[in-house]
Amino acid sequence: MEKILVTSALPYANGPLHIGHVAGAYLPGDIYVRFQKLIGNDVLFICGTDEYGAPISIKAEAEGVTPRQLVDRYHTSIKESFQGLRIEFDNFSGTARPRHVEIAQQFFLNLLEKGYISQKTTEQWFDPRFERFLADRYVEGICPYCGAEGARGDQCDKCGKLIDALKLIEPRSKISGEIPVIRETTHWYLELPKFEHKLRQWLDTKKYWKDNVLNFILGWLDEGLIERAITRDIDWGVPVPLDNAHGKVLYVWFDAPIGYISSTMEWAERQGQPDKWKDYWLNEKTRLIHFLGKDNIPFHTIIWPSMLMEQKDPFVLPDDVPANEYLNLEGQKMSTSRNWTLWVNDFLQYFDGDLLRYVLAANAPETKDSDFSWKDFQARVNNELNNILGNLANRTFLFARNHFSGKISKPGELREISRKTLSEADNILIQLEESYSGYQVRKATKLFMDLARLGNKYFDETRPWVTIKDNKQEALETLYVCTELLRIISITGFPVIPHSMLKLRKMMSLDCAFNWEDIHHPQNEFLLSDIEPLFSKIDDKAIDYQIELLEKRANINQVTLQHKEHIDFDTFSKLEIRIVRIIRAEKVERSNKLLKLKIDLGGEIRTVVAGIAKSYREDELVGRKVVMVMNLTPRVVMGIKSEAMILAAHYDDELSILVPDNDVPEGSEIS
Ligand code: B3M
Ligand code: ZN
Repeated sequence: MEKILVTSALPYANGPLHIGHVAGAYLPGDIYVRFQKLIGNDVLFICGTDEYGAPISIKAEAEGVTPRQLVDRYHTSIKESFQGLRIEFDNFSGTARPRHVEIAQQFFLNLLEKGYISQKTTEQWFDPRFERFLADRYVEGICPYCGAEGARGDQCDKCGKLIDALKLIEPRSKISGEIPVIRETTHWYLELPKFEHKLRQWLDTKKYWKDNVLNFILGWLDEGLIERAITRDIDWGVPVPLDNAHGKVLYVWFDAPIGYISSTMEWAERQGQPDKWKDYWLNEKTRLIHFLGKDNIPFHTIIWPSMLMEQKDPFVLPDDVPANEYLNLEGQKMSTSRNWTLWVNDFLQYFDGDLLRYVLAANAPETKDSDFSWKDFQARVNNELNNILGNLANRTFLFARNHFSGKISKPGELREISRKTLSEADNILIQLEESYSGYQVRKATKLFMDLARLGNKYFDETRPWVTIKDNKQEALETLYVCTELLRIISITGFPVIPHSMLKLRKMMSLDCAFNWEDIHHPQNEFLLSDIEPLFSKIDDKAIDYQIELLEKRANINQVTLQHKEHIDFDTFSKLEIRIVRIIRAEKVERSNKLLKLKIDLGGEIRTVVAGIAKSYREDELVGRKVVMVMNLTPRVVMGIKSEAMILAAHYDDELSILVPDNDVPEGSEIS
């Protein structure tokens, strides 16, 4: 029995889970784990949310909540997605838990003590308006390697390279939008060059890794390893455990992979055997396997193994890092900022999780980017799950119910065609095992569906609807062989579509606890019960609706602006715009839109009728300084003379009044 420790990349708790994440890191991991558990290995599947660092604090700032609130919200949302998809971790933790902080600090101290971390004063981008250093994602610009816009201060999404933020072209602060300046700050660096020799030696033993992963690493090594800052000037992270490091935290990519360990410790504690994590992590026989998307390769194959190598305890190093490429959506790159994505929780409101598992597995981005489209989703559900697998179960079970009261027993001697069919199934099984052990979920998915294809072909050729008339025994044999195939499928398809396969087993009155070895133990008799269709077809309407929804959501972010004709500066400067203070506000009778305001321009008082009652209450306005146009010809509205116009931004059906950034005196002119 092998010990296998499987992890999937820790999702950032800064947003919900989308299907790109699922296809890259979680579904392939879950399929692998289910298979390994079936063949009887001792497997632990570990994950949790990644809760520290700039990705979280930026999003929290944008939403006006605390990082803790943000993290709790998305931890729950992500967990729900996993449950709906039946991605079942043995432990799902989070990196902002006390145990994690403690062990991440210990990792840092051990490396420091051994001389692999050094302290340096260097230059860094600084936002002069907000008086803050701009760590990683807080600064964006053009990628110095591939020229892509919107590259972040830590990594370019386009080419995947890690970036020295100071090399960004045309940098901009994410918080103020301003051009940052360079200031000195002190940080701690992981001295990667010191690991190079050992790393190369270790990587030399990994010739069996996927090509896309090896190529990525070799590219990296050949460019030369450089030291990497592993601390940051932000306040949401694991505090650097040193007296002279006030206000500094560990870089999120330093602490995140340690989350695999802290989550395993949490698991061990839940088992009531707090030391049990060591059986996996401190055991050279353990196979440690990290599932992830390709952008996470360098961290898991260079930086993380380096960190593990030089701890005090003899940690196991990754045995394999089967990284996947990207999943596109309807032929376009997925983008959460453009809302071009499919959120798992949204999907689950309409369809069962197994359907997504099947389609993503059949189309997994294993060696190159692949695409999810709703039409393909529909086609695979209807033509494969429903018409092939569902059909085999349905036609076999209904026939057995109608002619044999649902009881199918093993015939004495099988005919040639039946033996041939079962031995063809044996051939497929050998390939299936190889595919599952080799992370080839695409192929495995096709293969267990081939078993159903084989069954349908055999059913057609042996024609039980004919033989039932004068050779009942032959008809029964057909049903027996088909049900045997369905029994085998219920085991071999389980890693990909677990829920449907349990449903299938129930119809055949088979145990819900089973293992891979059971494939080779044919049943003597099947008793069918509660037969119902395994899958149902998805109609065009349901798919068109999803496509519409997707486009509608994406469009919200891309309203086409209606522009007005140019005016010259002289025309513009004819406007008299000033800061005024609202000194009184009251409702205008018989109107639910209008407020009557008294405003002060610094001694001069005017009356204004403003259509803002739906967005502001009177008491929210009194005392505030706002922006008004003073020289529009006065108008009489509902019997009141209005002598100025308030400026406000319009969005959806709401209004937002403009206010000055500083407390400027009333009457100040705007130009
Ligand atoms: N949270 C990046 C990501 O979600 C990061 C993975 C950490 S794995 C230790 O893409
Ligand atoms: Zn780039």
